[in-house]
Amino acid sequence: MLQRLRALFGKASVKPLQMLDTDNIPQHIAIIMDGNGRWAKSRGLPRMAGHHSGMKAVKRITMAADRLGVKYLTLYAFSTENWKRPKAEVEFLMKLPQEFLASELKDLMEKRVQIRMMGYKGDLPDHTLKAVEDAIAKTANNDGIVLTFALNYGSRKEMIEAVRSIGQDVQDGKLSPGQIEESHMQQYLLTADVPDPDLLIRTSGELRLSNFMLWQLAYSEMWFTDVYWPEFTEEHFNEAVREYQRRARRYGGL
Ligand code: V07
Repeated sequence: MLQRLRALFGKASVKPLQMLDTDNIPQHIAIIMDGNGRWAKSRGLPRMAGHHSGMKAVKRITMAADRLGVKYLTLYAFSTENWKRPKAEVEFLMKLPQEFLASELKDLMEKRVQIRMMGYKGDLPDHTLKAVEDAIAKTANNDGIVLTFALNYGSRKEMIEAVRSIGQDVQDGKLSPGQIEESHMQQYLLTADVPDPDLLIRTSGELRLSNFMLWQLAYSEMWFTDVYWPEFTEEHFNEAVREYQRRARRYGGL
């Protein structure tokens, strides 16, 4: 199809973006940014170099999502399981939020990006938390894309915390067990003010959810690619959105 369009227009510059339906851009895209270590290994580099390169991809894909008009982008940066990694690697990872913000916050402000964090702040080092909270505060009134970093996030922990809060409401007599509905869970999850993702992307060939947004992804489309996260480009991102739109058209025909 693209070949035929190129032949028709006699140009090599027919961009996939032109084939996207601007009326059906997913409102919320969530991404499991996998393959940073593998990318580094494949090039004979230390894992840390992969994480660093992955950070560049975060900027690139945030800008790509903004260009498409995506309203919410949620990125899995660090899971509650990631603490089990070697201490030096965890320490390196915990410096990335500050490094990312020091170099990119200016541009993100100009694009009116609103930065948020989803996860458990308690276990984060002070320097990490301070940098993230500072960025959240500075961007709180921005009206552009909402960029949420899942940092020290785990979906089962999130659901347990929600169930605890509901249990407390029952004990306080605000609610009876028979009245508990989906909306109660929804309002106690970390995503209470955010619509469920329309599309989940996972890079680097793994076909699992790995404890990421289990409740919120119940009805989401999923798109997987073998491409390592540091090599994930705007073209790959647009391809995922194009596939999302193709599926939507097929359901529409049913
Ligand atoms: C991290 C780079 C992306 C690939 C996945 C693992 C490594 C950006 C952030 C970040 C987090 C919060 C924030 C601003 C930026 C980040 C960690 C790891 C822990 F407010 N990339 N990135 N945080 N990687």
